[in-house]
Order: sequence, then C-alpha cells, then structure tokens
Amino acid sequence: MSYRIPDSLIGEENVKLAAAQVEDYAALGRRLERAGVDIETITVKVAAFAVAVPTWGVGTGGTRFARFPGAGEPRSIFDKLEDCATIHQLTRSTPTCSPHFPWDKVGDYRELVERATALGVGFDAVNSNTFQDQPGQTLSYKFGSLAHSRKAVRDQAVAHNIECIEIGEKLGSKALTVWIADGSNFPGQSNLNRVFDWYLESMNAVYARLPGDWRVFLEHKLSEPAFYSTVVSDWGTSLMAAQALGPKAHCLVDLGHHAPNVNIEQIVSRLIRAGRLAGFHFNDSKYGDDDLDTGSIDPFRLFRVFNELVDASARDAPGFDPAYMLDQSHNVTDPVESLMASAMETQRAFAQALIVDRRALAAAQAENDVMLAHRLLKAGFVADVSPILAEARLRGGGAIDPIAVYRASNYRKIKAKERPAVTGSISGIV
Ligand code: RM4
Ligand code: MN
Ligand code: MN
Repeated sequence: MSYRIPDSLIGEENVKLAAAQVEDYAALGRRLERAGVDIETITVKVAAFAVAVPTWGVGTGGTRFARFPGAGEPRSIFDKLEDCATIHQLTRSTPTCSPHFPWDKVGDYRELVERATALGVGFDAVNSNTFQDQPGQTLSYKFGSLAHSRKAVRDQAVAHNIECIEIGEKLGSKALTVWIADGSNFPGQSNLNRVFDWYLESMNAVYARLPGDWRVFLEHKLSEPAFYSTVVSDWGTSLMAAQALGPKAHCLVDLGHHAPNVNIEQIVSRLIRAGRLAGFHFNDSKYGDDDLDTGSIDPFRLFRVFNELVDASARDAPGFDPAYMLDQSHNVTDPVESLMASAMETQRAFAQALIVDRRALAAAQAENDVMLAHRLLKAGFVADVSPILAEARLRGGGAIDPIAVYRASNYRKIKAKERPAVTGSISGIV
C-alpha cells in the first residue's frame, strides 16, 4: 500500500495551531457581527465550496524551453489520483479531479473508479485533447482538429471526443470540456468564416452523442499555439457556438485566456445573463496564458469574479450552476503545494465576496454614491477571512495549515522512493 498522510499527523499539527485559531475565529466573528454578518453562515458556505483539481496539474509542467522534473512525480493516473486525494485530505475543498485524455487513458476504468473511490475522490469534467499527435495516430493535428480543412481529420477529432464521453460515463463524469488549438499563424492561412462552420459541424456531431444529463463546456482562448487567429477566440464566439449547438452547451472561462486588461468579471456577468456560464479554469497570469497559481498575481481580479458569482446566486439567476476547476502549470513549485494554495485562494475570494453588504451596495449604486459603493465592495476584498477558511477545513477533518502538514509529512520524499522516475514526460503541458 502506498503512503498516505496519517490523519493522526493532521491532528497533531492542528493541536499546535488550535488556540490561535479559536481566538482568531472569535475575533473575526465579532468584527463581522458589527457589520451585520453572521460568521457561521459564511463558514458553512465556504465548507460546501468545491473546486476540481486537474490531473495534469499534479505533474511538473514546463515552458517552451525546458521542463525540470521533480523527484516523486506521479507516473500514471493512479499516482495522480493519490496526489489529488492528498490535496483533498488536507484542504477538504477538492473532492473531484478532472481527467485529460488520452493522457489518463487506462485499460480498465472499473479499476480506476475503484481506486478513486478508495482514495475518496471522484471525477469531474473529462477533457479531450486534439492539440497534440499521439503515438500511432493516423492523421496529424498539425493544421487543426475539429476545424481542420480535411473532413477525415475532423472526423478523427470528433471520434476522440465521443470516446472521451464514453470514458467519462464510466467514471461518473457529467461534462466534457473541449478546448481546441485550431487557428492560424499567418493571415491568409485559413478562411476565418469557413473554419467556424467546420468547428460547428464537428461540435454538432459531438453534441449529438452527449448523454441526457451531460453538458459540454466550450473553452475559448485568444491565442496560442495559433498566434494570428484562433477559431474559438473569445466569449462571443463561444456563446455563438453554444447557442447554435443547444441547451447542453455552455461557455467555460479560463482566466488566462483573454487579452491583458480585459474585464473578465463582466464577461462572467454576461454569460450568466445568457444562462450559458459553464464554469471556470482558475489560474493567474501577468502576460498571457501563464497558468500561474490562482490568486498569486491579481487576487483582486479573482475576488471581482466571485463577486459576480455571489451576486448571481443571491438573485437566483436562471440556470446558474458553474463548475469550478483549477488549470495551472507548476514549473518551479511542488504541484501539490501549489494546488492546495490555489484551492484555498478560490475559497478566500468566495468568502470575501460573501461578506460584501449587498443591500448597502445596491443602495449606494442607486444613489450614485460612487465612493461608498466602491468602498463597500472593497471591504470584502480587504477582509482577512483566513480564520473562516481554516475553520471550514478543521470541521471537515482537514488541516488548519495544509502546506505545513504536507511538509511535516515528508510526502514528496516518501513518494520519490515509491515512484522511481520513468523516462519521458507524463505531465502533459511541456
Ligand atoms: C490549454 C487550455 C486547456 C488545457 C490545456 C492543457 O491552454 O487551458 O484547458 O487542457 O491548456
Ligand atoms: Mn484551461
Ligand atoms: Mn490554458
């Protein structure tokens, strides 16, 4: 049996921080009470919040230049599941993982489900991959996949997506996420109108195979690897496609897939309005699709996104049921630590958005009291809600300080012995 962090260690580490936690939680509770906010209500909501871990995220990523593999990296989906389970064990906020195919392909999916269940994790949306060629693949995706100029290549990409749905059914998933790298690098390389027709035609064929209770998440991206035009470049294109496909198609917002300075929270608001917000791939960025850790660069942006989500939930927006996932590449940190920190940052933004006084905010907006409205919103962001997050974890059997427990356990060192390095890359994003 491979190593798992003993719950007794979590207990021992929690004891060291317990007194301070009681004090900090009580103090924050009193502070919030003065503002008319019941801390318990917030803690319960935060405890129920869940974000999926991408299976490709637990491997070490890389840049265009190099990948520096770390000792004890997962070698297969079974190892990845262990790391996903560890993240959930300590943070109590990541009960599911989002697999990527063919990276996570196995011969026996019943065995995979059994292993996941034994580890206490489930499966979220399945992701297809038509942005690389796989060994032995008949036709190349060099010039595109679902929107390729040749029908045979499009058919191959459609078949792969259908296979992902079939695998997902075995895993208990309820959604397929489709991101394509299709686009062009040179003006004139492709007909901007025709490629969208091909994409829609292909996606129609995939959509037709969705089980009744499934959704398909369309992920847009401004650029990369195509640097002149991308077939599904923005939320407008994504929404056009979702509306053309049917009610099961929704638009997924990866925070890194927009031009710099774009008002992403407004995009989120518009997609909610259209009843087509699929959910998120959370990460952070400074320049492009940097895939940095969530909340590490611009936590205020993350808060502003959550402000729209809490607002939508407060007004019971029709069809509002977003799926939350992380999508990051970890090049210089231990992926387990990064994913734990990111899961906590999404919870933080959620908690901060929850404590905004929405009634006072609406009144200030109605009066055009700009400064008051801004300060009411900002009050949520500047509040240190860490004791709420720790309390939610503690009550769920997790760690007050997940990264401290992880380090105390020597998990990675032990895994380095259990997982002798394999040659080649299994991590995906290189
Ligand atoms: C893409 C996109 C997809 C992810 C791949 C690895 O940029 O974000 O969601 O599956 O990267
Ligand atoms: Mn993504
Ligand atoms: Mn991306």
